[in-house]
Amino acid sequence: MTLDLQLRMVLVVACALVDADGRVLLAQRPQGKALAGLWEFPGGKLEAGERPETGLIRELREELGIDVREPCLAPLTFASHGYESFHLLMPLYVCRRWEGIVTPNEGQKLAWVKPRDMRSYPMPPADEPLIAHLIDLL
Ligand code: 9L3
Ligand code: MG
Repeated sequence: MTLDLQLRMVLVVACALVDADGRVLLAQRPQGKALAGLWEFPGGKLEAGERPETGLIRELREELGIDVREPCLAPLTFASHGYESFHLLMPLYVCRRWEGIVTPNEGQKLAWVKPRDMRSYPMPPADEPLIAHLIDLL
């Protein structure tokens, strides 16, 4: 008999899109999804075999209708948070240049927020510690 004691590791990629005024895009998680109503840095799970940057570019196109080129994605830090049934590892990229207009393609609410004002937007516990890194950066 073998016991699987390993906690499932889930890899998610996320992005801080920064506008010309140093505001960062937050997206509200829709009703019906885990953590509904909380404000997150856009992104999502990688598909099998997908490179993180490729997956993030795909997620940003799907969720927000924008096109990001890989050299415009700069890794900043990562989130590491233990949920009850899995451990989330989430690299956070910063991006200041994209093509197209940011559009809520999944009906999600969007907000452009200065990092120091993010405390009034309830976030998933994984995202919250990332705010300090954005305050330092911007
Ligand atoms: N998650 C947390 N913060 C984020 C993102 C994009 C995702 N900025 C968490 C929520 C879910 C898991 O990662 O527990 C997978 O995300 P999704 O596929 O449900 O969006
Ligand atoms: Mg997503």
